[in-house]
Amino acid sequence: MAREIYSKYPLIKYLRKEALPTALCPGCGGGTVLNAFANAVDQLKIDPRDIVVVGGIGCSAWIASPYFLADTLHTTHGRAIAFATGVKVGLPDKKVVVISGDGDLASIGGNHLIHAARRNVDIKVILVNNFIYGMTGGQVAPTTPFGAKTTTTPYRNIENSLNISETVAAAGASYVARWTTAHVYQLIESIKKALTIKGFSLVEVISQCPVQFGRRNQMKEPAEMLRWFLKNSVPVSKAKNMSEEELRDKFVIGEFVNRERPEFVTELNKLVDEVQEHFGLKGE
Ligand SMILES: Cc1ncc(C[n+]2csc(CCOP(=O)(O)OP(=O)(O)O)c2C)c(N)n1
Ligand code: SF4
Repeated sequence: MAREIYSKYPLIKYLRKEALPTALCPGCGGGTVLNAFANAVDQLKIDPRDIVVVGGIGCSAWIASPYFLADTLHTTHGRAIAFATGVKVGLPDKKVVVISGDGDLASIGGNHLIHAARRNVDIKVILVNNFIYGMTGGQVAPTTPFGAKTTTTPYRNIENSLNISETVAAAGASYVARWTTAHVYQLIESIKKALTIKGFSLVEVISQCPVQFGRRNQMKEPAEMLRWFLKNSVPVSKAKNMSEEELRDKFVIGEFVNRERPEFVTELNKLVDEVQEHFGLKGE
């Protein structure tokens, strides 16, 4: 039986089977993100023992823990990037990956996100943006589109939403890309790049939460949300020539930046070496 499952679903070796079936609602985009991450690790032939996966709190944080079978850290809400930075400083040879939600990483954890990008810490962040706080019942998030309905904006959201990829690119990350769960192959390729590039890497994934977001916004079927993503996605190259008005309600997808910059952990270790050398402390 076990052999049959392994041959039918070879990527199951990356999952903690005792945690299955997942607690994600049927049709949740979190499953696609987990699948894309497992595919990227598999295609790059990375040994999961060389990866540490960190999540915060929220439905999307479950992708990191308990579902991915590696060393995982299930951390406090909003603090996944701070924990991941500590792991990377202590274990610089590991690939340190953060997988969590927009509320966790860009709302309560927003300062950590911006400053880890500014420092260009070599961690890889897969940010699942479903426009809402899914786990706690569908409250408004900083990513909720203008005009959308949530439990805390029952009439409509009157706040402008945060553009996470542009913010992180402006803050100084080495790599930033955005895709939706309807762009699975591109998403896998971007996760592979993020895992390979040295420096802070963000892959933002626009993802469907049919239960908390879709249901309140006339898209209760997951497929309707995927059609919404496809219909409104604009490649970043095309978006450059479009006005703000034309880009309203659109999802700009693709690579925002891919560049070399000084990386925090490398610079930190260089500095420690220099200081030890200066004070004659080498080898002590
Ligand atoms: C300090 C603290 N504040 C609030 C909460 C409640 N809380 C748990 S998950 C969450 C939001 C999760 O939203 P998001 O990261 O977008 O994840 P999703 O569930 O949508 O995937 C909140 C506010 C908490 N656990 N800890
Ligand atoms: S509430 Fe939304 S984000 Fe959470 S598991 Fe269900 S569909 Fe996914």
